[in-house]
Amino acid sequence: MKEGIVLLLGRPNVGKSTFVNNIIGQKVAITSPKPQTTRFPIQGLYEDERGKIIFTDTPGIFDKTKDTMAKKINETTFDAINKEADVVLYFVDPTRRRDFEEAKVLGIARKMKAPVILVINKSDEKQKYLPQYKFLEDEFKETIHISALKNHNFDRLLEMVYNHLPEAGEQPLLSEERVYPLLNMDSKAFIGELIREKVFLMMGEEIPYSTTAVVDEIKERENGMLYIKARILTTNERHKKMIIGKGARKIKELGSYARKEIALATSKKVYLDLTVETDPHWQEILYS
Ligand SMILES: Nc1nc2c(ncn2[C@@H]2O[C@H](COP(=O)(O)OP(=O)(O)OP(=O)(O)O)[C@@H](O)[C@H]2O)c(=O)[nH]1
Ligand SMILES: [Mg+2]
Repeated sequence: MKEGIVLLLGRPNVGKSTFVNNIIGQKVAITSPKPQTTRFPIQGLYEDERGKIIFTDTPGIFDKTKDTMAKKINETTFDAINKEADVVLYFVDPTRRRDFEEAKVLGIARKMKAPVILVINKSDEKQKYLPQYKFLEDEFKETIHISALKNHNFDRLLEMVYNHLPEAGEQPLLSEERVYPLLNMDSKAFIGELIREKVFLMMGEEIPYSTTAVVDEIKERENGMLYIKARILTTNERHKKMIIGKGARKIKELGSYARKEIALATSKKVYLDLTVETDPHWQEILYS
């Protein structure tokens, strides 16, 4: 049996979280078409007859580091990178041109001690900028083309990963048996993430970046229904109004979308009590 930690690296929006969810076969990380969706490292467990792999999804490394949250996100990513990894998957997305952020990620990938596999993602799409990424194939030992969205070439990638993983030693990778694949988040944090994802998917350009979601309470009622009290926090009043929408239509729609997904994830009926608050300091409190 083999065991090890596989770290995902890449600029925002390359498909890291999509890959982790689809390889594990269960959603552990939220995804969206907007960059900077992931805000902290997320560890998910993959298991098969060959062994156990902890996939560590990271927030995309990016260039802008002005605000507190952005800085902290880059820092937590570096922390995850500095922890021991047995294999690194360096994700690139040739549907978009190379840029400064890519250069930054490449600089980090070059410094990694663990073997780096170059993962060229989004093979299901037209890869207009593929020639810009060709030189990377000479820099890294192995290259693979996959589609994280369509689960394409996962078998081959797993083979490559297992080739680099050590045999399970005396020290188990996981201290206790776990049934749930999501290793480093409790249910409150995970449900908060599912709500935050809906903000990313439903709200316009800058709103998701001024916003987070917190779950205050989860209670199972006698009839088996989950009662969840949660708040969406945003740094400005204008965004709050937009999230609530005319006649509270937007927040109702958002809440219903989130509720359905929480119900699916928990296999329970869910009552979601969701409100929106302005909190100019949530970023400093959460990310300081
Ligand atoms: N066509 C296609 N789209 C993909 C693929 N993988 C991911 N995507 C899409 O790319 C977007 C970004 O995916 P994410 O998984 O959130 O990207 P990420 O690298 O985790 O991004 P950050 O968390 O912001 O760093 C989403 O809209 C995904 O559906 C793929 O293989 N093919
Ligand atoms: Mg992500």
